[in-house]
Amino acid sequence: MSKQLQTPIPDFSICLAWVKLVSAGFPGSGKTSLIKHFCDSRFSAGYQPTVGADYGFKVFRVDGIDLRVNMWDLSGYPEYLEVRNELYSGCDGVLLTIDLTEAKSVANIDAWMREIAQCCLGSPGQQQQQSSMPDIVLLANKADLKDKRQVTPADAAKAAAKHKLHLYETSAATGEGVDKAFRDLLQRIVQRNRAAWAARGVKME
Ligand SMILES: Nc1nc2c(ncn2[C@@H]2O[C@H](COP(=O)(O)OP(=O)(O)O)[C@@H](O)[C@H]2O)c(=O)[nH]1
Ligand SMILES: [Mg+2]
Repeated sequence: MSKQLQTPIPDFSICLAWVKLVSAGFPGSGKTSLIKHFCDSRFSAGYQPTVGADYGFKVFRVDGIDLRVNMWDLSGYPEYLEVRNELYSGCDGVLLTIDLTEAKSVANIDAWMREIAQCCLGSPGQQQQQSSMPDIVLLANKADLKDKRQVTPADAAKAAAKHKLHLYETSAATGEGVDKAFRDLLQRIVQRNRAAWAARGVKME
């Protein structure tokens, strides 16, 4: 065996804990903007609908663990259900976003929760079946547009309680609530996976 091959190549990716997050919710609710704000504190007022799905990642430290947060930003259009169905698979967390300036967005939470459950838990025999639901946060977005608001805090809280979701009022425009929502979600994911990651050799401080 050559000397070169005896020297192991350091694989830094094994030091990181991989986390998969996906976005869900109707087009225009602010999914892409919230992810952009979390990843690089950017906001743009122009609307560019997501086609199918976008992908990005950010390395983010939580409780002494470096996470590689893989983010799948899914289009909310009905015609992309098949794309979403594939990409929900194996996710640790879902960012379910509603638009506070759209009265109907609360009523639509039931349908999104059905979609998430079906796609994540699947039915027996389906390849993408996972054993438990991901951690789902409800991001009630566009909180900065106070005079256009059509969803009361009480209505959002009631919908979140019905589905046992962690609720955050957010604004991708001002950044209100965004970092806290992501950090809390990632902290819960760390708690859920810490033992398994430790067994796999993920670096922890
Ligand atoms: N004022 C305000 N506008 C927002 C906010 N979030 C998103 N938008 C705007 O809403 C539109 C749709 O946002 P986008 O992130 O593309 O929504 P997506 O279709 O759910 O990914 C864009 O014009 C954004 O600039 C927010 O928190 N406040
Ligand atoms: Mg989008």
